[in-house]
Amino acid sequence: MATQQINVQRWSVTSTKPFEIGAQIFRYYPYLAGEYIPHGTELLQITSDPNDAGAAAVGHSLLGDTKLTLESLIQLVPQNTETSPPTPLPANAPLPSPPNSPLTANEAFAALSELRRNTPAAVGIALAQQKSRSSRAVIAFIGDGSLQYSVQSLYTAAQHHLRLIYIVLCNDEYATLKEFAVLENTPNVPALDLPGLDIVSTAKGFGCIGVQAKTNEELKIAFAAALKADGPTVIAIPIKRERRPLVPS
Ligand SMILES: Cc1ncc(C[n+]2csc(CCOP(=O)(O)OP(=O)(O)O)c2C)c(N)n1
Ligand SMILES: [Mg+2]
Repeated sequence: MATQQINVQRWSVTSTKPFEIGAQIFRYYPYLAGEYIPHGTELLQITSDPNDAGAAAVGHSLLGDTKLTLESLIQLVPQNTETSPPTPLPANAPLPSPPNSPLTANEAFAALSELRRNTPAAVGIALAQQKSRSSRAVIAFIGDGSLQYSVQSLYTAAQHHLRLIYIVLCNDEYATLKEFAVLENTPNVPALDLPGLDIVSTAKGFGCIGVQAKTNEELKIAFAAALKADGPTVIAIPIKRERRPLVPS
């Protein structure tokens, strides 16, 4: 809101505020009627794009140079002395007895439930970990289709010998877009199948370790090895093709 002054200092010093950096707040799908953000949540968008600021459905927009703003804000963030790892997430899906293949996506997550999840921005996080001499590995979960959108990050990760483990769930399709087509009543959208992608070879081609894990046991072995590796590992998990509605009923 151009007419309202925003107290940036107030936003930065309260530690419970969620921060999302480097991505749009309002994404394009799926639209569902209802509140944009939970009641009581405050939202401040910092953007250099007047269109994004103007299109913000709720909250405040601070229009300006994002980098300069973040550099100012970072001065106000208290130094984090926390070094202990986060509490493991509880396993919320039953593990199959091996051999069971292909795993469902939930089974793959359950087999890895002691991990934290991350995104393709994992390379940046892993670089920061390396720079701060942290021994923590970074885990990035991504689909076989989405990996193609940021595949060059494998090269950067390999060149920097990052402690980064990519978990790639391979269903040979853009499942989300198929569900999107269902939601939008546009059946039979073409080109949403992705057969023939060899993720293990892709990983090796970019200089990473590449390994396939078909069962939860193979997954645990591959993961343990990845933790000890001197560089990034890509673990490709073939998973069942499942239809799960984008909007839970
Ligand atoms: C940059 C960008 N391009 C396109 C999309 C649209 N999109 C949403 S989900 C998706 C496919 C994801 O496929 P995959 O990673 O294989 O995951 P799956 O849905 O199969 O679990 C695409 C292309 C997007 N979200 N962002
Ligand atoms: Mg997929």
